[in-house]
Amino acid sequence: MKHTMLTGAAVALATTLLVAACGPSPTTGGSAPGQASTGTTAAAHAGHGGASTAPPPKPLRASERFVELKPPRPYTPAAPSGGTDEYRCFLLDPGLTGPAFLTGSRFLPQNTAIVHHAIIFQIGPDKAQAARDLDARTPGEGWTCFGDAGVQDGAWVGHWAPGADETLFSQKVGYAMPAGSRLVMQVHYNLLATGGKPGQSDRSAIRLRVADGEKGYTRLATGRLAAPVELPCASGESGPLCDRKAAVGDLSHRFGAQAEQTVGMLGEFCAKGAAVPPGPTQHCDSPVEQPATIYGVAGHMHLLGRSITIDLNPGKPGGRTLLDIPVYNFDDQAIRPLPKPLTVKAGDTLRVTCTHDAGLRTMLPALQGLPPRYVVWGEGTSDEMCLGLLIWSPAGRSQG
Ligand SMILES: [Cu+2]
Repeated sequence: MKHTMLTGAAVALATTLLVAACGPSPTTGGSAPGQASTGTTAAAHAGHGGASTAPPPKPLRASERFVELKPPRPYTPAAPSGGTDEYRCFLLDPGLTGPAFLTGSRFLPQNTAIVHHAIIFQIGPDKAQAARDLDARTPGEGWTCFGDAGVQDGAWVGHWAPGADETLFSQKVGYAMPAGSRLVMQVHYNLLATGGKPGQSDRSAIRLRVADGEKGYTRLATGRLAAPVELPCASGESGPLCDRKAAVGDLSHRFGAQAEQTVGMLGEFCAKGAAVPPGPTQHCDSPVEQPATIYGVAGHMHLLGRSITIDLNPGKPGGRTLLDIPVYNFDDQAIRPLPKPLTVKAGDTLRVTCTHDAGLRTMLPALQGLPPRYVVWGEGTSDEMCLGLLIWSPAGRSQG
């Protein structure tokens, strides 16, 4: 089920159709965020590459300890199929001999010129052997993993994108980590700077904040709200990939048939079977299936993103906006804790809305060398996403 929608297991509410977002398995959802600032965008969307020094960690709180993990050796990414992106998964062992909660995490990118974003998945002890086998039979550090963690049932427990520091909630909440849990660190490498050719290596790390024990914390999950992207070429642009069919074929060539299925499923789910009208602004409504408490939200798009919102019960009495980023800045993404945790109930509607701008393509150094294209949902830096993230605690998993 690689791509697909919901699944209840870990996520609960899920439904959120969420597709293989920036990478994860459907089972849990989550992804990255965006932010607003003023001013323009060419600068704001310059992509990555700036030197990034992680700020010093916030102090440990009662019962917490830090665990820092990194792959044993550096990895030199190589983009398959003529593309410029690789998603690589690294298996990490936090060495848990008893149950614990993950109350915070900070991905520590080493080579920011090629690291685009990262997602951290937790896998249970029963899946650890399968992950070790996959790692062992794949040459080089880790394994290539477009679409999800590449192993079953990975639960999304953290992510990093430019501008995102560690987010700590003031409530006692955390992701449950049974003894023997492993982590899969999925790193999206973007090789646009080298035209897709391998060259630079990376050995990024992650610093976990762990509280041992199985009680005292409310259990978190990460939910994802995805909307389609159907962004035609800008006026004045032309070329073979401005044709939607050709563009989707190209996506499928770079990332496999699953990528094309994801585009189809998003359209079907969000437009209720009708065709999604092409245009810069798209949205998707997802029904809440069971009560949950939302602690934080975030939004994620790529370099053509202009604005993103997450609304609860839009247009209805009591409806409210949970995330409002009127000027999206790719380099300033972070999870935003809600001022107060918000309870949602079955039957509520969550809507994510995104506006993209194909006109940014000619303004951004990272995209200038690429042919114009009709942009759909995809995992490459030159593809787009429209993804809302919910850090929440579905009812029934609440008390640890
Ligand atoms: Cu993405």
